[in-house]
Amino acid sequence: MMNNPPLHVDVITIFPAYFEPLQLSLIGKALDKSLVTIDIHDLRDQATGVHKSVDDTPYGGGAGMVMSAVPWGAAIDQVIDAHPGVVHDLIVLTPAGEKLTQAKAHEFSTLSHLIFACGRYEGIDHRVTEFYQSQPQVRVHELSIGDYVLNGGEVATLVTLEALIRLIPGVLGNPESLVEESHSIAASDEGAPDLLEYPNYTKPPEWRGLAVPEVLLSGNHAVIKGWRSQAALTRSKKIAGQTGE
Ligand code: 6GU
Repeated sequence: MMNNPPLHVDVITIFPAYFEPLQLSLIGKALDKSLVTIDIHDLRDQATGVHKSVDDTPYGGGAGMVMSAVPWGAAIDQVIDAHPGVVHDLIVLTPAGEKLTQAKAHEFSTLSHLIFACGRYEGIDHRVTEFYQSQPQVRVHELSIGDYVLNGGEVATLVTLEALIRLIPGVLGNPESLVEESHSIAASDEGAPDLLEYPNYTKPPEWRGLAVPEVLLSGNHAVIKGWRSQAALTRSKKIAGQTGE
């Protein structure tokens, strides 16, 4: 099966080297097969001053630096203009954004053109978000990957890309694993997993005095299925207890 036409991804960052691992493993193979195309852009190429600076002090005062709208606007315009005639989904990575969920990863995996804006420091001048929200051919998503603080959007972009690219038809060697996931994830509206995966075991049957649960060696698929459902439920309840849900 083929995504037609394949998803194109542009990433804008001051640290292009963060994205070298995209050549590895399943995503590397998906790139080789042109199931997705990814271009990485150095924001600093758009900086004009002698120091090629892309940040400045915040209006109103306070700690840290803010990324300037000027190079960001130039970089985003460039990737939009390079892909005419499609809707552009601009994903601005920020701890203040909406949380990434499996449902969002699914949605992103079906789109035509994703642009990831990786902010650093205290973030990007807010007018960048405002401006592109006003553009009819652009949808803006402010996205966070969880309740903790990273130094910038690069790692959050890698996480988001891995979550969405593996959902593109043809990327996974064994699409069965997606079917199993969708059962265990049994999407709530938010796409948050409400049932976690059951624990898995492989050979040897005994390791450091620990045996594999007997039932998994029984060959009785109905009983195994029942055991796995129960184990998934127990795990999910335990985790829910930890997070106070
Ligand atoms: Cl998208 N950016 C940063 N800087 N920190 C984060 C994040 C994003 N998501 C969670 N923490």
